[in-house]
Amino acid sequence: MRSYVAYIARVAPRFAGTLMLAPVLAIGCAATGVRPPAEAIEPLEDEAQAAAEQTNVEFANAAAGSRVTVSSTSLDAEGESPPEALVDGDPLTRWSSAYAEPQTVELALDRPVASSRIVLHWETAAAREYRVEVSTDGETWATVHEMEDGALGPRTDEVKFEVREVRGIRLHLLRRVNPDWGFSLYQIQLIPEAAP
Ligand SMILES: [Ca+2]
Repeated sequence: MRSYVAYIARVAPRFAGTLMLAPVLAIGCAATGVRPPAEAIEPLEDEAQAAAEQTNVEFANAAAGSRVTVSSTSLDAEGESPPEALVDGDPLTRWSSAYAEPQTVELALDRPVASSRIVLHWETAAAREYRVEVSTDGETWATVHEMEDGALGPRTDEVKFEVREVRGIRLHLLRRVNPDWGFSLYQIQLIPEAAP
């Protein structure tokens, strides 16, 4: 009983202090205009909506589910890291090549997508040197990006090019950041031109 009283004696002043502080805080907020006026609420909601849409754009992948062909795959201990992980829309799953260079990755889209941007989401075992090609018909290929000294991953490489109807994406992986590893990517992302 004695200790309970002691506890109340110790806590009560703090609690009382909070109660006394609350009206002061409320008055302070009103005085400094922290609470937004009614007419300001709508623009704030628009802002939140725009931020949400931007997030969706960041994760939109027009290459999701496309057919993937790779020169090799190195499955991890759980039998994971298959080629499909490159276009599964999951930023945490990855593909890994055999521990050798060079390697190739090719995506074939079901239908052409107007785009001017590809984002490569590399795992730690990134490519130091690689080349990106795109195709509008799946037969002829144009080089749109060459990297000669990429850093250790994880890293994100953005590839920009003149807008075109992309039907295929091909990566020539030429040199690894570490010769003891393979090449590993979480995702190959094709940003549709319609995206703002
Ligand atoms: Ca993935």
